[in-house]
Amino acid sequence: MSFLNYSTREINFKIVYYGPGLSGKTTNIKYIYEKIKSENKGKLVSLATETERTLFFDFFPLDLGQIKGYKVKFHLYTVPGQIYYSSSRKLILKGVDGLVFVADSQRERFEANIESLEDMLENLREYKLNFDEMPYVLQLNKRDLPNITPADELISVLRKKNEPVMEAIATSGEGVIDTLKQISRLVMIDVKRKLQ
Ligand SMILES: Nc1nc2c(ncn2[C@@H]2O[C@H](COP(=O)(O)OP(=O)(O)OP(=O)(O)O)[C@@H](O)[C@H]2O)c(=O)[nH]1
Ligand SMILES: [Mg+2]
Repeated sequence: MSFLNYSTREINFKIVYYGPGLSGKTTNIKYIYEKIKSENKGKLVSLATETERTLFFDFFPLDLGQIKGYKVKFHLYTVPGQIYYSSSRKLILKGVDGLVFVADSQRERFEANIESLEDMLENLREYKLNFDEMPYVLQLNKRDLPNITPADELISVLRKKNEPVMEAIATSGEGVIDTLKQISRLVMIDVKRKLQ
């Protein structure tokens, strides 16, 4: 559950961008970071070893306002997608309030998407987080490339529970802010339900 800070009157949400290696998670986060006014964001911090490019930062979204007098603060994280960073991926999922799965639309990454999605679901199970209730958005990224799987084919395999599906080109920012808006919306609905 999201973290309420009584003294600063903030409510904190953790949003994690999940997906296979090189699907465009970091590109999403960096684009969002560039678009947010400096007074509304914290530092973009990279918890990186030489090859591990996990990123996170926090910010106050302008249009989400307040819930019951609490300022809403979002913390965006990406996981390292490469297979061998399994333990980091699991660690970053701890306490997650909302998930975006960034799929790579390229044909040669079809199986990698399925494996990464299974890995995500397994990690959620291990934390005893109920995926059915988790705010969740599926993003089909890299729609600009020539060798991609048609969207409806990807959806039929990757869509797990009627979640919003967003097509994106993270390198140009297409669909990136819309994806963030969708996950924000779902997280806010979820917290209002929990606070009732
Ligand atoms: N053509 C195209 N390239 C993209 C798109 N999104 C990301 N890329 C490129 O794909 C590569 C990988 O992007 P990253 O954002 O680093 O991928 P990642 O998911 O963070 O990868 P890991 O951290 O290794 O898991 C980079 O060269 C990006 O420029 C896209 O929509 N279209
Ligand atoms: Mg990355």
